[in-house]
Amino acid sequence: MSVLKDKVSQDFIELEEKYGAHNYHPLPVVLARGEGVYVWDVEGNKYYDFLSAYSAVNQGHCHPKIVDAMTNQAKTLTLTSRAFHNDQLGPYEEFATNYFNYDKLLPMNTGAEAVETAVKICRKWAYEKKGISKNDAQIVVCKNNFHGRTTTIISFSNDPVARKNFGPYTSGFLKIAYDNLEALEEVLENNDNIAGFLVEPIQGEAGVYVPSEDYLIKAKALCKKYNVLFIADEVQTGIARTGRLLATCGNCSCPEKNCSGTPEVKADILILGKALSGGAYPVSAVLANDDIMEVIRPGNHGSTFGGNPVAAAVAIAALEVVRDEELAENADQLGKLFRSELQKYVDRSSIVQLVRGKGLLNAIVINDDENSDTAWNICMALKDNGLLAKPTHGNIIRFAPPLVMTKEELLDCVHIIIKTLQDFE
Ligand code: IF1
Repeated sequence: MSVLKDKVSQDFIELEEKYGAHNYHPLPVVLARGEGVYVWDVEGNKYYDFLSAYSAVNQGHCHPKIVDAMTNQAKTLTLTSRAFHNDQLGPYEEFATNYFNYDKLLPMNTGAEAVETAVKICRKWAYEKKGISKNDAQIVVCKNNFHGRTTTIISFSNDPVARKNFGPYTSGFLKIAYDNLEALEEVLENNDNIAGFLVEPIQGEAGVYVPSEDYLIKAKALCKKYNVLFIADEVQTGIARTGRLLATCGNCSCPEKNCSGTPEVKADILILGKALSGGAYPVSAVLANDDIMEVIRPGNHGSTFGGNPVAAAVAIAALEVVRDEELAENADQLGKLFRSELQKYVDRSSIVQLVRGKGLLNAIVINDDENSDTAWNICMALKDNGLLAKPTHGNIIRFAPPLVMTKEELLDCVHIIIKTLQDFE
């Protein structure tokens, strides 16, 4: 056995290649350490992290407050299962429901589990509250959605790579165009069996597609009109990423950045994951008010690790950091700066078509086709210049740094990005 410290990046890549399932195609960089907005590879090269583990590390890598909460709790009590109570879960549920302004929270671990949980709650509500007949409930979803990778969730995906040869698929989902209120109203009007509308406030995997200003507010109003649950998947957009605590309230009239949504946009079922732990630990949750959450009774749903003491302690710390360090405000301001600086470049660029996004969830679209490798090649060059980002399609690059970034660091990153793009003109 070779000694770990003698290994170089290529050795670690080869180990994954040989012993790991090939379910990813990562950028060839092997990270060994992280702090704030920076990560270091095993050779000691330093990079700006412009992915933030797909928006899980909003609070920055190894935030001392979150790490302290995690390690202190890990030394005290890690897991009880839900067969017994633990002294962290109740206080966390009280804290998080006050924070997001809901009556109840159901704790899970990963984003996909939380989406599955929302689907189950929605269906049970449909049969027991709305009065839909047995097994007839339908949930409306959007084209080009990304909600996770379980068999039920991929059943309503339209990405052939995520779906092909994983059938038979779960039924009970109707797909409509995203950002299209007419399509939503049409499906609601013509079907009495609709239980819910599951939507991403910004479509991340689709290429950071930001819907029209009034889309979410009007979608919520339509759901209300037809007695259908408005279910927001804020796994990626939630917790300050888009310049508001939640992206669902990004278009509402209230100026408050830390508000979890006035009634006009507030989701009936809110799905959170990723940054709920600051990337320290898998923590996800579903929040809803009592009239909905009360359909879940003992034995209906659960998880060995969901609501464990470490997760509870970590989530409280992660949410406190977001509020104490005003990360929504910072994401809003730095996001505006990022887009305006890049827009100046786009105006004179022949390869970058546009920059779009909200807060610090942004993307550039390259003037090339979806199946090209241009975005990948640019990401390789960005890596060589000290910044890590990942393509979402052959011609789209997502830019999502930790929200603890300073203005100086952001401008430094803009400089790296522009300098790199210039070599591709
Ligand atoms: C991967 C994308 C991001 C999500 C939304 C639920 C989940 C996700 C809106 C599931 C997860 C991830 C997972 C990651 C790639 C990634 C992603 F590119 F696919 F779209 F973030 F942008 N809802 N998104 O975005 O959460 O079960 O993973 O905890 O490698 O699959 P999970």
